[in-house]
Amino acid sequence: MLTAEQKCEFKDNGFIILPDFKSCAEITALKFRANEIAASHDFDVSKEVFSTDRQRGPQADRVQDYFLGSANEIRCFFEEKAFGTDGSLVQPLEQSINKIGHAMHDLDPVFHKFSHGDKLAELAADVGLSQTQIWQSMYIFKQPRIGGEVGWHQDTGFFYTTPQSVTTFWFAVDDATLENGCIWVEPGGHKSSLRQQFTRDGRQTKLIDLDTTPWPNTKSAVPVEVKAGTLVCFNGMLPHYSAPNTSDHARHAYTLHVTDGACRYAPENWIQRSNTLPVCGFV
Ligand SMILES: O=C(O)CCC(=O)C(=O)O
Repeated sequence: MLTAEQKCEFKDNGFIILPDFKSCAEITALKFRANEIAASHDFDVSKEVFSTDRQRGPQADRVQDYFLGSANEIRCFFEEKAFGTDGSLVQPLEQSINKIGHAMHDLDPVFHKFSHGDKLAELAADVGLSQTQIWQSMYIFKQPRIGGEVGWHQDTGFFYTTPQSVTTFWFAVDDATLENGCIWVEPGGHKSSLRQQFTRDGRQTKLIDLDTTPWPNTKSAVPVEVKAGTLVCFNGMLPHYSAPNTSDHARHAYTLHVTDGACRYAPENWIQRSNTLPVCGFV
């Protein structure tokens, strides 16, 4: 699937951009299903905002359980700016959800179809994954006007393997632009050290600082402005970020975080699977 040149590009820069990886029909089907899930979310069951920070306040246990339970379920999380001072939504429900996570690729037929197949398996082999394991799916809405920033991070910190293997498959569902909060990456930044690790012990989660190397900024990084249907595939060590969406247009994206089963998956990673829902690969 990748040419020798593209394989070198992936190795040197830590990422590769593949326009038209998904067809318009595939993108439309995924978006339709994501909007259906968001629209059917029961506002009274959960008003959680997604955060990997330690939960605080009287609802902390419930909030943490909702987040941890999402590892092997399909759950909706709100944008931080979704709520007015009186606690009601400032935009319609479908335009208030920040993301859906984290097991749609296994549990929802439409997401399952989009997330599997020979084309993805071939690409994974080309970027060095010998036995793919898809641990997480996220549908990110980056809603118009209120779509929040995703701070600089490296995905290895969330899916730690020895040796490092996590690879991110980021699909543009809408055109991603500077105005609507496209992702930014630091070319070659995957050769830097791992700054942070997110760990879980029972119901406790922690974001541990490992290294003080500063995060890139928008001078050393480049924006990845791409058309809907494009796949951006990147090394889990690559620092990346996305700005808030201040435009009137949503920036939907779908991501898969995939490791190599030949590497040791850390028992302290927050997502674990059991025999009832074993981790699976692209085929
Ligand atoms: O799409 C975004 O805004 C960020 C996605 C991301 O950070 C990831 O999938 O690891």
